[in-house]
Amino acid sequence: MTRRCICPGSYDPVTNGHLDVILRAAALYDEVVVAVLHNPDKPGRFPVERRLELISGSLPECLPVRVEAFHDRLLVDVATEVGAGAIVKGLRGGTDFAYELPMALMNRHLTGIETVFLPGDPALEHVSSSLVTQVASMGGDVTGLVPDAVRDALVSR
Ligand code: COD
Repeated sequence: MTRRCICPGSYDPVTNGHLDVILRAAALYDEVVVAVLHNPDKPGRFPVERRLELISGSLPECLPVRVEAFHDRLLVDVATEVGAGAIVKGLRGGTDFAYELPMALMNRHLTGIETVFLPGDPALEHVSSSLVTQVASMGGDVTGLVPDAVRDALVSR
């Protein structure tokens, strides 16, 4: 049986922190579905289609990874639809854990799906979509924190 997981996020835009988690998930599972979802607590920056392009363009083609957007859906329903047996998320520290734990418990309550947490790479612990966007918007260099295509897209905004 294919062991498939889902890596959900806003990916607005994708960072090297996200990619690290996706690549490590791909080493643990047969297939990874990268699901771009709307987070109602966050402002939308890049259109969803652009987010998908930037993620797909930043991943090696040979990987068993599928990148898709889902609108106005519960994550657990998306996970069921794509046949994912686990949700994989990256943790940058205690703040991420405090935010993620209730969602993991709620998702398990809803359908029984487990969330697997991967510790973020300490070298990328300070990297978030919102911070890199802010730094780039004020002329700072985000090279090495995001794929080059994302850096160029942030600079040209
Ligand atoms: N290192 C390691 N992990 C990282 C890093 C980094 N540098 N940066 C981000 N991550 C991880 C985050 O911790 C998170 O796990 C994941 O990557 C995605 O991050 P973001 O910021 O792109 O996405 P979020 O946190 O805005 O996404 C939240 C969801 C869209 C997944 C969430 O809101 C959701 O599940 N929505 C669907 C609706 C739903 O089901 N709601 C009920 C949930 S109980």
